[in-house]
Amino acid sequence: MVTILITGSSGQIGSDLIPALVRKYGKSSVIASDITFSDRDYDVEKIRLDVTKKEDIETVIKEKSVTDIFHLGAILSASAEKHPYEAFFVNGNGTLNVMEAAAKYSVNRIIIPSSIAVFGNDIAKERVKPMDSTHPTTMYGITKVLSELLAQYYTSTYGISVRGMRFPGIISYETPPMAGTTDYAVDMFIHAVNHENYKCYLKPDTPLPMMYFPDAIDALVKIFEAEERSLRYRMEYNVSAFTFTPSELYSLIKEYYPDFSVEYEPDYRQNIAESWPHSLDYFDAVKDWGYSPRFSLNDTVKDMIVNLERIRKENDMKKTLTQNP
Ligand code: AKB
Repeated sequence: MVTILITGSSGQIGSDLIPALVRKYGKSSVIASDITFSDRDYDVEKIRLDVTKKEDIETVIKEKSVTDIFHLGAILSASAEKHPYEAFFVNGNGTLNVMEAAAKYSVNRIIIPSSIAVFGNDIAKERVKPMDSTHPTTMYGITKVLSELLAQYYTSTYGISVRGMRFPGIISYETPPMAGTTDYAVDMFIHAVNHENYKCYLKPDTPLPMMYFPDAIDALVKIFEAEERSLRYRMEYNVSAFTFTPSELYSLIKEYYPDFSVEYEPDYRQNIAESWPHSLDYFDAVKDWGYSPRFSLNDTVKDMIVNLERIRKENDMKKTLTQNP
């Protein structure tokens, strides 16, 4: 029997992780927590929780007999560059608080997303390996390297099993674009489906590694359930599925929406994107815990459009019913 606490549960990953964990472990085993909640009605217990408040985390872990934690609460790259002090406080102190509270109450596992943001400009950009040097140039990347080092320390010192992986951009349709540099991709899809032209904040030829959300969720559940003895790393596993540039994504989407157009107006997020790898070597995740991406880029584009069109029609229906009760 597990009792899983998810922090930052209203974000992009949490919104798809909750139903996956409910399907696997039952709704009574999942507790969603965040500082605010979206209107999505997941049939699980919800607790308002700020990860910068260590005592509050301890109270929830103790009172709910939490056995495992998915710590998703974080400020993503674009916001973190705008508010670096706050990002360090939320991402750095927040992660430290979760680990301290988990150690105090003997939580078994903590799963934490790391990011391609841990890498910097001192290494080659293609097929970056897990043990390549991590010298990030962004505050978000610095907080993720700190989290990886804390994972090593709390696992070896207190015996809690902290695990995770470096995510590339994740493409999904359940939540609006977040404050991630890679979220231009989600935004481009949404503009196309709404028959609006899109202004992209990256240059057309900026390659970034990406994956579709079902593969990200499957990876989180797989590393959660992996045997401890099979893990050679803590949070340093690379995962990804494909790489594209904004212009390549635009061409694929335009096949479905011939009138769709994109303008490119690079901003501060261009420097963030250029500091990141173009592609990752993720073989160690395949070997150690069975990482296995199923969605190709073409599968992703098709599935995103089918589901965004479905959501658009549902929203139009709700508006019609609201206007004509
Ligand atoms: C971001 O763009 O900040 C995130 C990430 C790559 O970690 N999606």
